[in-house]
Amino acid sequence: MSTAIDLNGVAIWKSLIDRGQQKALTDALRRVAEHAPFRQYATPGGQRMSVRMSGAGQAAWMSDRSGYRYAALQPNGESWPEIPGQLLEIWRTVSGVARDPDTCLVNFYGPGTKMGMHQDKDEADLSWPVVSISLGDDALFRVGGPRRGGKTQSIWLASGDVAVLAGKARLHHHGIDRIKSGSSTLLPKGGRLNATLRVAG
Ligand code: MD6
Ligand code: FE
Repeated sequence: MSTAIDLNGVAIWKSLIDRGQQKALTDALRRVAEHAPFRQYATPGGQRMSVRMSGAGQAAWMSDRSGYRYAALQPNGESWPEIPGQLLEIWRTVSGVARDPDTCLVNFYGPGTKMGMHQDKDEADLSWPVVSISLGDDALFRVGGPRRGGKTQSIWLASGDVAVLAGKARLHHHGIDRIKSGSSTLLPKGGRLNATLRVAG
């Protein structure tokens, strides 16, 4: 394993996942989406998010007018599918902790979608790391610090890159400014998939 790039404390492992493994992960996420269809959630303020989300694990992250939260059931009342084993293996390689994640959020970015700057702070214990895996089109990832509005640094995340938010960077603000449509041939219909593993508690 090569060394990670440090982006404001966030570790970026470039090309950690080879093309064959990227295809296997894509297939695994497609099976997740067969059980938990991609949905466009509303923020608590009532804005529709542009990113489409699915999930896996004991509970999965969702949002609606009553707030951001981890829910044990999908909006249709069904449980979430299991976290694919290939994702758990990546977590065990890069997380640096002995415990497995209990939740996976799957984001799909079509053309023109983005994710505003935010902190990941809906988990019960914020000392566990967050591991994020990028598949498909390149995405411009921006990382700031613990306070909103601070200095930021950006990097293009490509298919097969893995980002780890841990330690002092765990609560750093971050977001996706834009997607470079057509930059990857991994997903037959284009776009970007991002799987984020966490211990939600
Ligand atoms: C994304 N990622 O890459 C959005 N959160 O599509 C995140 O919001 C994120 O990449 C926590 C840790 C790593 C991440
Ligand atoms: Fe995040």
